[in-house]
Amino acid sequence: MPVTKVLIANRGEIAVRVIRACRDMGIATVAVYSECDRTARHVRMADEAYPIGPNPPRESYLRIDALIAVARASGADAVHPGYGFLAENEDFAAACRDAGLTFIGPSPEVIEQMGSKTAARQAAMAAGMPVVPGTTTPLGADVPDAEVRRIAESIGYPLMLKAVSGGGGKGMRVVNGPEDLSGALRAARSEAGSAFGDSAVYLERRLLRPRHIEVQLLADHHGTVIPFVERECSIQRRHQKVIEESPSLAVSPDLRRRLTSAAASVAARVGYTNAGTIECLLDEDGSFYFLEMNTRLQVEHPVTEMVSGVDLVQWQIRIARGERLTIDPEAALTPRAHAIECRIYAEDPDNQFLPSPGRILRLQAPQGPGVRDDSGATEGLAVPIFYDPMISKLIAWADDRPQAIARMRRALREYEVHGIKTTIPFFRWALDDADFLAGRFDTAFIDRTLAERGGAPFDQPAADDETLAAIAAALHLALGGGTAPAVGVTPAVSAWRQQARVEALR
Ligand code: MV4
Repeated sequence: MPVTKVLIANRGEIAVRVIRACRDMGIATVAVYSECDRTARHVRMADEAYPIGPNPPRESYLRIDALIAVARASGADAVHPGYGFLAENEDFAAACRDAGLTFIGPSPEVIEQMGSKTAARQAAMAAGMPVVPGTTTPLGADVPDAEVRRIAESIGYPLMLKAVSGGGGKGMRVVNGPEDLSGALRAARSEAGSAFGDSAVYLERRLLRPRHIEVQLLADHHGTVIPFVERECSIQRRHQKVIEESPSLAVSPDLRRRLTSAAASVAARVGYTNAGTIECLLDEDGSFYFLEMNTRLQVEHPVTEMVSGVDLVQWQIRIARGERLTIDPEAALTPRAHAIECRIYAEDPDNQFLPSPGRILRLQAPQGPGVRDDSGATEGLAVPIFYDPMISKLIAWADDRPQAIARMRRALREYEVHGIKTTIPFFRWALDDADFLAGRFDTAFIDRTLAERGGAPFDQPAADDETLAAIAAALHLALGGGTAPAVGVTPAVSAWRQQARVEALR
């Protein structure tokens, strides 16, 4: 399985991340782009880049035919799907295989199996991993309400209704008692039908204050499965993870052994290969339950990289090439650091986290010891409205959690983004929260902490001198002014700064 030239079927920070791994390995890279991404960072970084269509994902990044055609035209011999888009689409993995391309991920068969959340639950049970009590076969539209009600009674309330073809909590409904069941069932089925083209749902007993813990693993084609130290992902908003960290404060060394070996058994049982993640719920009494398996590289993989010292993307490629895993299993389960990630979005935390697209006029990512910024954004480029508005993942690590938090706060202070609203001010504030510092968080952390602020606005940076100068210059020209004033370039701006300093000293 040769991997000498990789087509990256994705955009943004994850395309950049994969290009970096390829370059470290001496592997050539092929980027693809939609119209608005023509000058994006991943396009500039790759060895070659090809257009694949208009901005809507359906017309570009989701077009299997166009992606295979680019792979053929460019002479790529492998495809990395990143996350999102086609990463967990078994038809894409199969189309790559049929075209003689190495898909850098698991087999189409295992993607399909884990794509059915009830089949995944069955696999977990067969491997001896606990699942939340509930149903293990799909409740399709043909199953009458009365029968669902009978099943619900036998599991016991409160319950969750989840989409069989869903995942990540999309289309999930809480059912507190029999009186809620019919309405929730109708809503969940209809939402699942339109979002996933499959209206089937399943039932799980609802855990009241669970933590969301997940186990990253790598599996090669020779039967070796290596699980890593768990990640804590309980801080979410609308089922989007917001802050992730590793290790979890809620996981003891003994629990880590049991949790990771259960997760590895599930992967082994289904013949899993490449990078994958077993998501779990951890109950207040210390019991853990299989939730679902993600058959892709995840957004939060850098947290595990900084804790383990392992380059997960490089290993994805090595596994796809048929290499054997040579990672020491004991080392993979021994934290070498504590790491935290903040997902920075082009969203306005003062306006219900609504997207805040626009042009990034200034972008200065933090640096220094224990800080990593994975970003697909660049200064001067616009954040498109068509895709996920995440502009960066900021990762900080240190010997222990307090020092990792201190470094994250330092990095958040240094971070400069002008021209769009971001969630950076929210993080500056959340990382001061006493409950966060104490590790006391559950499903409700963000809503509770936002409520405690009582609507007080976050402090977004005002435009700086350079930005104001550039705007003034643009206006001057737009309004028919003659030659552009000498601003927007450093010398003129530093004169402004000098003036400000002189005034400040008076
Ligand atoms: C649950 C749950 C309670 N009981 N399942 C699944 C997908 C993920 N985004 C949230 N999911 C949940 N599944 C049962 N049976 C509660 C959640 C949940 C959650 C869990 C841990 C941490 C934060 C959460 C935020 C919302 C919902």
